[in-house]
Amino acid sequence: MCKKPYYITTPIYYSSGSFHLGHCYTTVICDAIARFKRMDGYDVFYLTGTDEHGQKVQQRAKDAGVTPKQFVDKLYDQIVDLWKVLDISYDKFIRTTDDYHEATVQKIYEKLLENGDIYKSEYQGWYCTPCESFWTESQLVDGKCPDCGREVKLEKEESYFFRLSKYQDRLIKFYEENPEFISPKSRMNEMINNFIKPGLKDLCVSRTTFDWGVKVPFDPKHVAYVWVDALSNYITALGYLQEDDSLFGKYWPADLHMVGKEIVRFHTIIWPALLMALDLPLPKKVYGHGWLLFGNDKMSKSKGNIVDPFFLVERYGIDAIRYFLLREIPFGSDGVYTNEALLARTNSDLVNDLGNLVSRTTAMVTQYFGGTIPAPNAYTELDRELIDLCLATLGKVRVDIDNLSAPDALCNIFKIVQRANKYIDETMPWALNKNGDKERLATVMYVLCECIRFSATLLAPFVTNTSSRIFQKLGLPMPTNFDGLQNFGGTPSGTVVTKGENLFNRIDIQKELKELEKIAQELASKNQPKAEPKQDEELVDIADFAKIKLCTAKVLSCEKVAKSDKLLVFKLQVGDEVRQVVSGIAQHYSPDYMIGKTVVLVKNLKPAKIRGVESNGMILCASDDKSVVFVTPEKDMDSGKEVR
Ligand code: ME8
Repeated sequence: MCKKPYYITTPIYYSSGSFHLGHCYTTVICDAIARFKRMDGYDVFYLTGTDEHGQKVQQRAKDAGVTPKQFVDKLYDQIVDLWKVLDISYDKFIRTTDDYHEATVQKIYEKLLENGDIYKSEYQGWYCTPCESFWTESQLVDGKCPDCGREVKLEKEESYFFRLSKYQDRLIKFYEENPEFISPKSRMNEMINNFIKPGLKDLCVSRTTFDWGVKVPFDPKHVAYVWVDALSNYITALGYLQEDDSLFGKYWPADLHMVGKEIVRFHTIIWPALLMALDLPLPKKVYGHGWLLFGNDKMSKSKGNIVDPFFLVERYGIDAIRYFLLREIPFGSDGVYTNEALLARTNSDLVNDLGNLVSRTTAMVTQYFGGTIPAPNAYTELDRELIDLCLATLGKVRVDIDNLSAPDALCNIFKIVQRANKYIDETMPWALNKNGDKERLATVMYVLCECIRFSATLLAPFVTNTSSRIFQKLGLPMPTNFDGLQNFGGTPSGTVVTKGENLFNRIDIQKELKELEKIAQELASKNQPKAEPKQDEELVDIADFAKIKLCTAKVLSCEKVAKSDKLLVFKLQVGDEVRQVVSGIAQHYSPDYMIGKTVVLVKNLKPAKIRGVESNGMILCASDDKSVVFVTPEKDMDSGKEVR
């Protein structure tokens, strides 16, 4: 049977900083949907990737002293690691620096030019570099970027423009004919009232003030506007305008672009207009999810409050994190992350409900039937209630997933888990055992094992690791589809269960919160936000840097400066010369340790007297809030050699 294609995408992630728990939200939701659809018989293509061009990346790379490519390569490695840690099952990862993508973006520009949708003019407007967005004067809020509240710069340059205004009426008509296109509904109204009704202006789609981007093929001093470059990924990844475009033929138009609410505007106005200009069908749905808040702010590095997903996964396990993201945040709205909410959710649902059901059931099958799942006997009314619940749940979860509501889907699955726990209390297997009613006991055990099989199958797209551990405990193979949920009775009697370790361990919330607070304080003092670099003050050009003479020097002698805890006085061999230098590292190094070491010296510093001791230069050190370490060449090096 030919499977129905289902194309789902996350936004491509900016490669301009480290990734926080908020970033994982979009990807984990898409992963759960993709996995569910695969198990439900769809031919799924799940795309994610990285957005690697633009002024912001170029600036960050410069700050870091590396090339933009080196910079994005590092972040690419980081995000690929993150998706591995979170078990994200994407089918393709696209980088906007991939050759095929860049070449196709150029073809897209050519096509737009040929069709008369691009023209040359001059741009003057306010640009927010962190958001890579242009704003008009009237869109600014208190003179700042309306999206992120940061400073904007007035930019004027020769630019190419895309005739966005031309598509205004077609867009409105499309929204009217496709009321499901933008979801949730509130976001549709926001787009129409805030952006379309005031009138769409043509969009500046090229830049000349930096060069880290796709070159505009017909005018290579221009680079493509990053949002046109980025949005195109959804079709370039499928082979659009490339030799092999079979994936494009199969999967386009996308079934779902899942995006955060702040970028709905790009996906529901600019993207459809570009697609109209390219004469391509439009995606079926753009869903704008809410933000994960930490305190009152969108969790983002620039605002300083990051929750590190690597740390959380390492500490609580992948599924506690996946479950929290999928279950706790009301879908479509913002949700608040707190350590307490994560721990409480883990304890209540994963430890108490799911973990308990599995450990109690496997323990009882082990105790009463030597670990072998018995065959059931006649079912009672009570059993039927559970059986009906199990059989009805897939249908409900399917509806929830079609509505893109992971919390509702999980709520429905957990109804089986909670009902089964109650069933244990109602049937009291320990009493049945005591009274020697093995026949009823066997049915009760069988019903419980089946309830676990149903819930673990349905949970597989959400908490992948836990589901597979449950199947191991049940002694059953991990299902790859939902076929086994058509009948109650799929567990073969005679299957041998293993109790093994608990799925989840109860967390002592108060103790853990204190521990986390301590860790957070340590992290905060390490990551004290630095003042935003004021470019004029902080950047020096190469000529200024060249004024500073650095060289290697060998420590001939080293002693403490009298009456000082901090100072050491050094005699240094610098080529043919011997220098005396004072350095404030006595609390970090003993004089004996320093003798014979090679250090890096600032050679042409004006002489100074420190505590009455003459110092001719400075020894370079690196420091954080805990320690100070001197800088030394990576391999042996004579003294007096230039350091640059
Ligand atoms: O926007 N809560 O990339 P990005 C929930 N490159 N979601 C959050 C979040 C939070 N605190 N912080 C970020 C971009 N996200 C562009 C996309 S697509 C053609 C180009 C989500 O790295 C954010 O909403 O800033 C978005 O969906 C995704 O992370 C990537 O954000």
